[in-house]
Amino acid sequence: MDEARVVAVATRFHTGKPLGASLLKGGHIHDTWLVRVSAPQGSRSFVQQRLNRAVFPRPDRVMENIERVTTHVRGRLLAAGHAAERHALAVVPALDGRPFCVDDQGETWRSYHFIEGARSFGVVQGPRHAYETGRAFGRFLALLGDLPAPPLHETIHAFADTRARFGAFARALDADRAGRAVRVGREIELAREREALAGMLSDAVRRGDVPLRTAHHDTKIDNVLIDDETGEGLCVLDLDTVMPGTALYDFGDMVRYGACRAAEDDLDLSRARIDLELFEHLARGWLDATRELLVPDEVERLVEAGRCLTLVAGLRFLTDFLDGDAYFRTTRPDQNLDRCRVQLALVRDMESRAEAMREIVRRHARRA
Ligand code: GN1
Ligand code: MG
Repeated sequence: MDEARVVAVATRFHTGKPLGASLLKGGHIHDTWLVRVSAPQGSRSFVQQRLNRAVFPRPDRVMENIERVTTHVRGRLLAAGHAAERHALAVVPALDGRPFCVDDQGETWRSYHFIEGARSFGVVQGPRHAYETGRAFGRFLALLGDLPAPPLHETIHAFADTRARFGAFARALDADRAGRAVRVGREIELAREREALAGMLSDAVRRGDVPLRTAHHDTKIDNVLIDDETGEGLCVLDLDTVMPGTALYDFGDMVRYGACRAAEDDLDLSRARIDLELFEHLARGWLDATRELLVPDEVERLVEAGRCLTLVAGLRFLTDFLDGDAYFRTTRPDQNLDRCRVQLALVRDMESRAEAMREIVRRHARRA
């Protein structure tokens, strides 16, 4: 995708003249650009994304959800006396009033206001960063606790069905489309031994053990913007999978990034371990924002949800590796396998530290 095309699309969102665009790296799904547009006082920046239609077949529904979510969060923040501009994403509508546009090649684009003076990180920077990440995701869940009906659209079918994720892995293994199964005997074995753990979250939902809420479903550490000056966790990003779900998903998916020093695709597996100090800060941050909301059945399952979602992430990367890297963006050979290995190493480490992790959660979940 060249800059000229991104700039051309920018004219569908802005009346000011687009001055240039640069690629923002990060996500595995969409293409994200930073676009500068001339404004009366100098220039302003906007985020502009091309949506991945293979992953999100109904961008209109994604954007309807996101408009409802961002409007609700902004309203709640303002009502509580907080400045909303830097604490909630704001959609820039296209000039025709819709929350996205379709270009002449049939691609779907959207734009957000860019939040200045903040950034996100792919690897946790330290205890404070872990705390702020936990608190930002917890606050997001709490703010959506009273989102008015109807429920949000399910933007990806069965996205949080962790048992189905195991099924998808088993099918990919059967098909062995890329002929790679011979290379991953050890990973297959580790995964197979943990089928019951994979099903834990969706089983809890099916049985009605935990309440249905509006969850984020992509609580990786780089989805929280951190203020450059204060270090505060400002704003939660990546709202495509905000939909009905459970608090367990958000907490569980957060642990593998926020309580570990390894990069997602780290080649040094000795780093793929839970750092209990980071875990404590992450959990305390999240619980500081959700403590009043959660029921005991949720609190009790948080640590297990961490293992489950880390395993499921490993299964998803392994599935994609077996499929020939069709889903997640990769920038080098075997990257999905490396991602898978980090997740599986983390699961095993969490298995050996489960009691210490539970004790931390119990301690911080107590109401003051
Ligand atoms: C994807 O879009 P991105 O890169 O933030 C994925 C998440 C995975 C994550 C793993 C829609 O998120 O579910 O946990 O990669 N998003 C989708 O890094 O599949
Ligand atoms: Mg992201």
